[in-house]
Amino acid sequence: MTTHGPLAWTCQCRDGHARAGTLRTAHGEVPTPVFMPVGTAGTVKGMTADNVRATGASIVLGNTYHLMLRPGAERVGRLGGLHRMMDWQGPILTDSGGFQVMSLSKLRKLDKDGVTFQSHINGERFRLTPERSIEIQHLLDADISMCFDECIPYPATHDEAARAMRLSMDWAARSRAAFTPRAGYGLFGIQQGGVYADLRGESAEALKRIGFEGYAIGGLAVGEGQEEMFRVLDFSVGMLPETHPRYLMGVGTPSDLVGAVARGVDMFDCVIPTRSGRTGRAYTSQGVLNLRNARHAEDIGPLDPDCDCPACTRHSRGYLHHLFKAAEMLGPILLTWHNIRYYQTLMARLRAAILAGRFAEKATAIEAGWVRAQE
Ligand code: PRF
Ligand code: ZN
Repeated sequence: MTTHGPLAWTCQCRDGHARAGTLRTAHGEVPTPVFMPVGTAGTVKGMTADNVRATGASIVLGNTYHLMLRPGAERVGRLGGLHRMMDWQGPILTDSGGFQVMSLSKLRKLDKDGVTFQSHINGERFRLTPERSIEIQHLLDADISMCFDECIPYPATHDEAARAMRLSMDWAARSRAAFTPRAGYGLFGIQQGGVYADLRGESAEALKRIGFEGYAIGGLAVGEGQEEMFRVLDFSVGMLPETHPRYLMGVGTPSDLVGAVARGVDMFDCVIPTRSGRTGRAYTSQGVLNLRNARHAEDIGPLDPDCDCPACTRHSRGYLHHLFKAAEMLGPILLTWHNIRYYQTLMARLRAAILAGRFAEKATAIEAGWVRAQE
């Protein structure tokens, strides 16, 4: 595949608001809707790049915040960039750091120009501005860079949401100006505005005026709950250009993904499958299971009979239960693999359903399967 222009997304098919498309990047193609496993610190925890590829993942997420603290953006650059360092030759999207500074760092101080903060690792002082965030994302060699923004906690007043959104739109223009266009690389804007329709609209207009290769919806999944998130998506998604990919940041559960794809979202990332896999929680075609639960101790059956991953095809629930009880590292590895595979299978099913013009029917059938086993 050759990529001449900037990052491009083409839509193959629509079914209701749901879309099936293809994103073409410098490091390969991404079928959408897509779930991006989180590789925060230059690794999807517990998985080699070959393992990640074997789950069906086509693109992974990296983090400006973590990599600038350790090993440092310039060092990643000297080590050949993030693809080379991770041995991941597929596309990479990096978050800009704004969100992680606000949720992880110590003693942060925000001004109109950027944020000064202390590392959560050793207290060392750092500063991020839109210009520095984009420079770091260039050093990492991210196929998709994200604008530097401010994500406020929930709940927030209209005044507080307006202030943060307008600052984020100023930073979006500065991020765009700092970004060097290269074939197959792109920059995504991030809509903010909390749960307020007028602010979401003002934010979308500001982003469209600047112009991006894709548009993210930020500031959701911050404690408002699924019902409220869906209510905000109902008016927010349609404010973003139909011609470009739409990315819902930091979302979510399988049920969140189905509901957001139904509302026109194309891209997702979340720590849920990887983080919960490390603690013994498995997402399956029948719902969520906790492998630490004693009821699995002597179960010779597979974790998920509908899954083709190594945890499901080569091991029993009883063995997985034992690995977690014995704190063996293979337990988190196998469940991380399974959960990512489950998410990839889910997205592939949603995409096939859109292409077949049967999204609503298939989504209902998938969701009906989950009620069987909840714990
Ligand atoms: N902004 C950025 N990253 C994010 C978010 C955001 O609003 C969220 C919100 N769920 C997750 N990750 N830059
Ligand atoms: Zn599996």
